[in-house]
Amino acid sequence: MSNTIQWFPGHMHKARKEIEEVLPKVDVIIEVLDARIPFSSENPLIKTFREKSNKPVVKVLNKRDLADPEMTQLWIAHLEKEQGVKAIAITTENVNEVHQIMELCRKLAPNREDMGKNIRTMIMGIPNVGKSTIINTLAGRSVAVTGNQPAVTRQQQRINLQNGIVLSDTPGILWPKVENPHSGFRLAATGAVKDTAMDYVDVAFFTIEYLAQAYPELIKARYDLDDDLPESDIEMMEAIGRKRGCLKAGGRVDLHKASEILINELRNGTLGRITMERPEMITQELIDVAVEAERKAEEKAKQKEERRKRYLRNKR
Ligand SMILES: Nc1nc2c(ncn2[C@@H]2O[C@H](COP(=O)(O)OP(=O)(O)O)[C@@H](O)[C@H]2O)c(=O)[nH]1
Ligand SMILES: [Mg+2]
Repeated sequence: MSNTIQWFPGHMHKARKEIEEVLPKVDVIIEVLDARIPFSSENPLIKTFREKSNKPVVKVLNKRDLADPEMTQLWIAHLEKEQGVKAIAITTENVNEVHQIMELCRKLAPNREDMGKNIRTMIMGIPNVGKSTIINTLAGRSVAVTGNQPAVTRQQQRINLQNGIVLSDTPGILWPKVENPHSGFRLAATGAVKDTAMDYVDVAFFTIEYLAQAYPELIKARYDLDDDLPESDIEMMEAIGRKRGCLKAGGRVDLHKASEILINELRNGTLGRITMERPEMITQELIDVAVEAERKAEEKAKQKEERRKRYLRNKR
């Protein structure tokens, strides 16, 4: 089983170089996130750009229509603890909300307007968070291609919004985090990353375990399950499969079909408004990732030392 997502260091390197070139001419960074996974839908490079250049950032939690409103509020408060960060939750279904992004940009770069100059913004984010939809909404016309497309290289776009704001699209593709396996599952579950090496059944098991703990009522209601949810992920998926008639010859539950149903209903919002991660979960996960990285580094150092000893022994 693999729980890694596709990642292309070459593309990332190219994107980094291109962005670093244009960053000095940017006043405000607009970082678009998926409101259902505000941590996992981050691109780790954006933080470095921000810190190195000391630019203010508007964090846009898009697709709030699919996320748990209470959790979205928690996330906004959490994200705004950081200096120079303003956060806003929007859905591109609401044009007014999209335009509020620009009001925040104005607040973050007041000196530009005082000088009678345009505020130069750059929109960044991993694929599928809604960047193109936001650009088109702000431009009032279709200037960016939307939808689920693979990583194609595009022309860099720069649009003068005629209201004192200039908007640039990120050059290149910014991939999500890869070190945290939980993030990989959440990106797959929400459909943020579709072509993963992950198996539907693995993603569904991860998802049902989280949902049973965080949103048990939604699961019970949707799949007409008893008040006492089964203990294990596999039993829960079997119960869902039986309710939905996902049976194989001989009456066994077709786990693959049941998994597809769960994931599709999560992705399109049929299950309800769900957020797949909470601020307090992330601290522990970051520690786990750091511990794992340290363990790997130690192992590598040990192997290196052993190779060296072997080499010296053989030489004698
Ligand atoms: N439910 C929901 N879907 C959205 C929203 N914004 C964008 N989408 C959808 O998300 C998908 C990716 O959008 P796109 O703008 O192409 O993302 P990009 O890859 O970041 O440019 C498309 O299918 C959009 O219709 C939103 O606020 N809510
Ligand atoms: Mg796009």
